[in-house]
Amino acid sequence: MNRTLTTLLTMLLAVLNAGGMARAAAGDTVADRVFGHPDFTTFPLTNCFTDPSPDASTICLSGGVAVDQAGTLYVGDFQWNRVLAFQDALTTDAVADRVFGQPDFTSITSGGGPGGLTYPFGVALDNCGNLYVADLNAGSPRVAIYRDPLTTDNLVDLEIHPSDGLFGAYPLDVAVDRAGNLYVSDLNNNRVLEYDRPLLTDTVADRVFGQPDFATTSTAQETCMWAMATTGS
Ligand SMILES: [Ca+2]
Ligand SMILES: [Ca+2]
Ligand SMILES: [Ca+2]
Repeated sequence: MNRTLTTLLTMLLAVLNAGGMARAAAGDTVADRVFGHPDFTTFPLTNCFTDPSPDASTICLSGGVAVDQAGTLYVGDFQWNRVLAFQDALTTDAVADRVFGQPDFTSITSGGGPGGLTYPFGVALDNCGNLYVADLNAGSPRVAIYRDPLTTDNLVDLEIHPSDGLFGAYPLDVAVDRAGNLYVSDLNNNRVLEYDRPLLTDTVADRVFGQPDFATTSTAQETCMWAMATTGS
């Protein structure tokens, strides 16, 4: 190796080290922490569907994830009808600190109302830390909203029903923008609904994406979607 090339390599390594880029843990694509299992190689010996053993460290069919500005990780625990919150997720442990949809970490019964959830998938947070959960809740699909979820109770404070008067809803996912507007993916009705600041105004949708109006669900698209789901073509 000639002197010029050696010098260049030495300088490059110095720059990388100065920026911390040479450390293996920074900027790579290798997971650094795991939630829902004790480590990266251990998996439960039992089936969480047929032989559930829920606690604050396990998840059965992980759904959506969201992280608040303080570093609390929220996970939709789909099969066990709950949402788990891991406070200070990166600096403490992988044990959930709060549960929504269940009275404690060992209960998994499906339900509705202020204290229940049924197959929650998507989760989102607004800038104030309020929690939004896409809750399939078979009898009454909804977005369940928890105000200030880490410092008050774990009960729903506001409900939004994305398919009032339409084909059965399947609110799969949610997102909230910086202004507090809520977006709900309504799978069965082939659309996304926007609710302008629902915590400050009302629970009536203000815009629809994917359909020309609120009354149309596009039967042709539903037929096509279900054909793909059932036949793979
Ligand atoms: Ca914890
Ligand atoms: Ca509440
Ligand atoms: Ca509205």
